[in-house]
Amino acid sequence: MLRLFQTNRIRAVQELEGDWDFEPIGSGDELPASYRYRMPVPGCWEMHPQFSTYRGRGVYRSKVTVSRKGAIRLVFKGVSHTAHVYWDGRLLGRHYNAYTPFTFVLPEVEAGEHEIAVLVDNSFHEESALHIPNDYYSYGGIIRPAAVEEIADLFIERMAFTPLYTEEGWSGKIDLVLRNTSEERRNARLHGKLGEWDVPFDEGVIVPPDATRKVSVTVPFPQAAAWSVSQPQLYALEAQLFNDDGNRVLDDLIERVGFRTVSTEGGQLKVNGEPVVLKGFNRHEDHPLCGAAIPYPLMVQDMELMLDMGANAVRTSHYPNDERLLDLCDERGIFVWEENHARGFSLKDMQHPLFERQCEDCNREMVEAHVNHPSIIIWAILNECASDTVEGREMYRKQFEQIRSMDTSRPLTFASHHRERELCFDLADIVSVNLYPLWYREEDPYELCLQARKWADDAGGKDKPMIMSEFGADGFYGYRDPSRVKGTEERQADIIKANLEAYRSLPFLSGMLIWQFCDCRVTEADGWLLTRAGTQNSKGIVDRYRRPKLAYSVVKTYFT
Ligand code: ADA
Repeated sequence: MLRLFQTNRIRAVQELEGDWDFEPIGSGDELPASYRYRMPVPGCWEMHPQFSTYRGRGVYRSKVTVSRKGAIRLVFKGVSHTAHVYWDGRLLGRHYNAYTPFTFVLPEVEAGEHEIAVLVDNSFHEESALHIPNDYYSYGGIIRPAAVEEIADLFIERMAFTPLYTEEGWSGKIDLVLRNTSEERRNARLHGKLGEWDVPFDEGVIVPPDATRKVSVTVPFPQAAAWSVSQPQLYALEAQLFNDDGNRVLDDLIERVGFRTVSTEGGQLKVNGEPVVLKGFNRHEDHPLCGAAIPYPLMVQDMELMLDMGANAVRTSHYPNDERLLDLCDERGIFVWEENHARGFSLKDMQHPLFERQCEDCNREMVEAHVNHPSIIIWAILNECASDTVEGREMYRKQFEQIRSMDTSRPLTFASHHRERELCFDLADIVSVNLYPLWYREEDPYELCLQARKWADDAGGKDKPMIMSEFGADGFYGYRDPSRVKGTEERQADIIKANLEAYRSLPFLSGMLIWQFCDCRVTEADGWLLTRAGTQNSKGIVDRYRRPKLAYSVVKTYFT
């Protein structure tokens, strides 16, 4: 299942879900002569008994039948973490980063059976600046859905919707990108609908050979109902591409959108002009039964657990999430803070020669792919990186600028743990702090939060909304003891309670996001990560199997 709604009625989309051949390989880009294993797609190879801790390279292979001669597009929603994609043995290209989607277009393919192979690499090699040993796990495999689309040689590459609210009511800006894969100039017509209402695109679009062309239109939708968490009203936005005469439909694309505004005036985070306080969780895409390749029913379970605890928000720590989770948030009414893929990089890590380019790619792919989700109300970058240095600041500045050049409708933030040394609060729209009072240090949550407000105010964050983006404590599932020592479920519950009690009485806070929703696997590596007992981060309010710890009912009391 690629999405929770139908994205095409005209374009033929064939999902590549199923068992693929698999063979681990060493160095070199030669495809294997034979394949000994079968692996599910989507899936992580760590679920296979022989690959439970495998860090390396392997090739996935499958057969695909194309129904007619013409252009196709291969779609990958996520391959962890580097993919080399081959079509009938020919390398099409490469993609880096587990958590963003990518495509390859083949302008002319014969009808019939073809071979698709994906060389997947999850090793921590020198060309990988973002996937490094970390406090989460970089799994191996084609972890999110993949598909083959049979497209016309002129097709709709993507469509972005930005809701706008003025005195006249709702309107929406629609930006469409058309792509001509042929050697000839193409003339076409566009028809659009948003819900019941027509979208009047200009009649007649000309797209030069082997080029893209952007089409934009702003349309009033005075009768549209707003999207909110209590009433998550969604609309289908459908574009159809016709030939020049308008008598033959070539292609289509359906996106699902909502009308809502987000602003940060007066030091408050506001949705549709109303102040909101985010109450929710940081969540890693991780599950003991499926790794990062979480199937839909388990996503729903996570969502239901969060809603049961009274949450209204989730932070996709620390990378862009599977689109189906975002679809669910749109549908169920959960605010999303989505962030790029970067956790805890020192200045030295950020000076890796590929760091900036890999972040830029991730930012672009994240915003282009997820811009239509009304649930996403915040974009964030670079969790706990070197924002306390002059060189680091420049990278934060550039990345914010990049995101603002693509989308100005959402506030931007980053989560900082630098306390009074932070240098980048002035660059963000929202000040967000990761502090672990009562866990890493014996500090009072209320006093520390007041102090953090002051640090932020003094460092360019004055009059900006503030979010406690992480706080929490380890609690080992089943370790209960009247001593309430660190690591017991009791102590975790006490710490969560003290934090929530403090934050709910601080009126300048626009959010509190618990670290974390569920326990997660972490990299087994040298150094401090080894001190994570059981090779997992155990600060989940539910354990890896989603069994509630004692803190669950505490959260529920405070969030509901
Ligand atoms: C940090 C970090 C998280 C996690 C957490 C912890 O704030 O952002 O990824 O590592 O600390 O558990 O200590």
